[in-house]
Amino acid sequence: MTGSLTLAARAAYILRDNSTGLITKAAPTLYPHQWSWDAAFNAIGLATVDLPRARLELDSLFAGQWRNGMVPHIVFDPAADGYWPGPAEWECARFSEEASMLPATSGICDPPVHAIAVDRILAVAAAAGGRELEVTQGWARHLYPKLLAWHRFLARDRADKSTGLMTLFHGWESGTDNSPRWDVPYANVVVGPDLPAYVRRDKAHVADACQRPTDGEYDRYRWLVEEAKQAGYDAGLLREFGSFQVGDVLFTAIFAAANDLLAKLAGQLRKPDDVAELRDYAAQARAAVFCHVDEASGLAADVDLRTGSWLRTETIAGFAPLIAGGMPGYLREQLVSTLTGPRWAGHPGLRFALPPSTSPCSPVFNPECYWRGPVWPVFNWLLAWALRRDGEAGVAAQLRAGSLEQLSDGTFAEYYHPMTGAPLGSRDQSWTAAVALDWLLNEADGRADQVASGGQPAT
Ligand code: 9WN
Repeated sequence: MTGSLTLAARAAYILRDNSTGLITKAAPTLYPHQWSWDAAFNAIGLATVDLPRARLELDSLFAGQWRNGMVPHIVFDPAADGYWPGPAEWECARFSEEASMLPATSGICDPPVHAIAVDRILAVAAAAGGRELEVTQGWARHLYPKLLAWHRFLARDRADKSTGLMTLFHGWESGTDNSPRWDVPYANVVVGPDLPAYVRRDKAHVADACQRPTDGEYDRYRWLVEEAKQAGYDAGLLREFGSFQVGDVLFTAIFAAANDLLAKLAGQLRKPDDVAELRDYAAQARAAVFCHVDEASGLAADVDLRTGSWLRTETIAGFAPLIAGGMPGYLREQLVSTLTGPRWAGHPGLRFALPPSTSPCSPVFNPECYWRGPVWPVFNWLLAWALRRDGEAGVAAQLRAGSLEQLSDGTFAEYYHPMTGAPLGSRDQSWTAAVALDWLLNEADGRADQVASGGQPAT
């Protein structure tokens, strides 16, 4: 067990060690490039110790933004090797005129948590005050049009017309790759005979391959990359021909929350038309999430857009309404009691009272495999952040305390066994270190709360 200060120092060292100077690798060996939503969480953690480095993290990510506004899920570090599929498989600039030539990127996206990070960074800068605040405000003003283009891309290309949910064309876009929430739609992905031969690199970086997705799943992941290439990475064509099309309640909820914060920034920058536009995106996304709540369980359900059927597997994504915010108080209380109840964080077999990625009561729960059961600290940070935002400080504090106890083993693992607390997946995972830093340094002294407005960017 490690003391708070030592733990914070160790977390800061991990972020430093995983830094190339420009980007923070998502993990030292398993993920040697910059991932989009990881970068946002990493920037939140970096802000607690090094504001300039936090700003740079997002600048480097947005250097890979596509012409159509998409922020790709991976920005590749040209100096790194060892991750598959890499730029040679994605071939984005060859297949799409929208793609970034340099840096090379993947051709799909990640959940849009970036505006949350910018708000958090501004709040830390506001608490610091002086020159640091001035510089950060100027930085936010410059980043703002890129964030707006990103949100416009999602509203234009990804909002599904019938459900209002954000459409994903690859499970990787959800960030919860092999979650059982996608089992049904993936079962309908038929891998073609021309699937290029490949060798997986990921399994070599974990203690046991059972902690990673199966080879059958990887065939589908790779096949969907081929499909996206054939469609020129175009959402319109993928809607016609894509064999994986889902409406993701969690992605949509994150979009709602992020739009609120981007609208706040737009207001500070005195852009009233943008405020109205972004509030509209937020309202539509929130309504779409609330329309997909299963009455029996109270959890939100994704939709298989190819069949119209709801996907009701009990995964952590079901708590999307808590992240979207704006729930009537009594409904929020019900969902919070589900979260802390025996099917989730209150399950008697758990090592720590933290929600696993899939309910231990679900028949498909697998405590060792990736998004099929393990506890993900980064996800619990997001939940705690949302709960705190909505005045549920008690439950947020419980998630923080349980997570810090879990992280006190000092491994900063990617995910943890919910029943034993054993670290799983990568070690020294950047976003795990980042959220630990925020919990330890920001929330400990309430710095981020002092300036709820997130500071006033220079206009
Ligand atoms: C594929 C980097 C990423 C996270 C995802 C997580 C995992 C990649 C992989 O690692 O996905 O994008 O190769 O398994 O599922 O959420 O962003 O940490």
